[in-house]
Amino acid sequence: MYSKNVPSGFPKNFLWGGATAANQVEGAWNIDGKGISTAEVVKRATNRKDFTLNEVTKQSLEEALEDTSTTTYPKRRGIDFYHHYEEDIKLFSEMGFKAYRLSIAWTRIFPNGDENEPNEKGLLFYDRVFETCKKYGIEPVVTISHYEMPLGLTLKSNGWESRETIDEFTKFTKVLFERYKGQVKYWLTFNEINAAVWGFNGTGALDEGLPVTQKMQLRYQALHHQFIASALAVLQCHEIDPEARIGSMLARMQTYPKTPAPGDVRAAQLQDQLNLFFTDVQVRGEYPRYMNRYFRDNGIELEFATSDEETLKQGKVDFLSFSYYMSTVTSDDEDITKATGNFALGEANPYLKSSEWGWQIDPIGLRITLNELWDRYQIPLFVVENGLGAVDELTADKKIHDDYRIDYLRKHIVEMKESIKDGVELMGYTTWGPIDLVSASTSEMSKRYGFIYVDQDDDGNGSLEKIRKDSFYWFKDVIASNGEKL
Ligand code: BGP
Repeated sequence: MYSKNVPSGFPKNFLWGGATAANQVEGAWNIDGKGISTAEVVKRATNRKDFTLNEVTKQSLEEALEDTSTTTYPKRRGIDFYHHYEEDIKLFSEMGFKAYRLSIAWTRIFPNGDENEPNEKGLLFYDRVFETCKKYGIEPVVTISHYEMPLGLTLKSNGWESRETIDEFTKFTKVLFERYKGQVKYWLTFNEINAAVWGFNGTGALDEGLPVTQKMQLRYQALHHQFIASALAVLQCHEIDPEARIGSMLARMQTYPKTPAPGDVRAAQLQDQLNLFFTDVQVRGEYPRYMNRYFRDNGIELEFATSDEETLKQGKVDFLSFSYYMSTVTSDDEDITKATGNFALGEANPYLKSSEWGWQIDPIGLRITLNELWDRYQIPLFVVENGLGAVDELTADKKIHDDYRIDYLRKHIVEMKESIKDGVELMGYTTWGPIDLVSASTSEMSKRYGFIYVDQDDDGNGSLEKIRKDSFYWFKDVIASNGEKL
């Protein structure tokens, strides 16, 4: 449609805020009836650049079940949000948050995953969290499954490998939609649904020792079960609470060709398709054709139940949310394309700088991605994660001068604003880890994203005192000016 009106900036009701996940903040892993989750058997990395979140084997699992340490397994400890949520949400409100994205620990509600009745104490905890948000005029945005599930379901049926897990999940989501109807307006089904093809962290399924083809077969089948579970949750949500909106969530990785050589451009196109496959299914309601060839070439054969195609068609999401941290480069060189399916993929881009963890910083890539997603889907978009993991230094007078973080966020906000002018419909922006938390990939504490410093080290020592960083005051101004004062 032609119009002379080009938006001048962020819309009036833009959802500014921050995002966390239960397993990275809550702690309190074994109280009030909570069961153990798949995230709580993941060991802390010994090396900063090693990802441990998928490194769970039968043997490491047995060890974890014998060991009650929260130092070896930091996601059991988090930052004790379970006991500090009031103080933490109050700090968010001081920054003027309009939205707070958080996730629900499935194990608080169904400790083993297969009980008939939910655990009331778990439900009450989230009642209190949502009431606190309400008190401060903060809209909760709730991820139903963020990188965890009851370990009971792994032990019983290898997590999402089993189709039965769909039933356990829909039992869980029904409880959530009924209980929090009217309190939660925005839901997300699976955090970074593409994580399923990376292994245990996404699937809750052990697949050590399997040949690559069988491993990928298992993961894509597990993913298929998640697609169905997600579509069923969309249908349930619409039926139980017609006012609520429910979206998908993708780890978005914009891919660039290494050179203008057509072979490289094609390789980048394929990698981009393999990243957008997930949202193609969830937004358009069917598997895209390019995946038929991919599955055939990789020896993957999916099992579909008779109703699955219809379920996917009916259960299309209302909006698309995604995390954005970096972009990637690829070429048709065999070794590079082989790297597909991992966080640390592709080659270094000589035009970009990297974070201390090697994540390539690319604000313009966010504008490119927003335009691409909008052109492809034409449904509202929501950036639900973005931020800089960095080592912060506490000065003698207890200040943190994190101008590097401000610089990172500012540049990304500028590009979001440009994309709104380009015509993209953007609902909101929740930065990752507004308060320092346990890292997803390495379980470190020293990879900090927050506006709020938390006094806790990698071993879990510290008073948990909260200190406002320079970025705290900066983001407060950004929100107050609706993105004009950057
Ligand atoms: C995303 C996850 C988050 C998160 C963030 C930063 O992939 O959805 O849970 O933590 O990345 O990653 P990390 O904590 O490894 O720095």
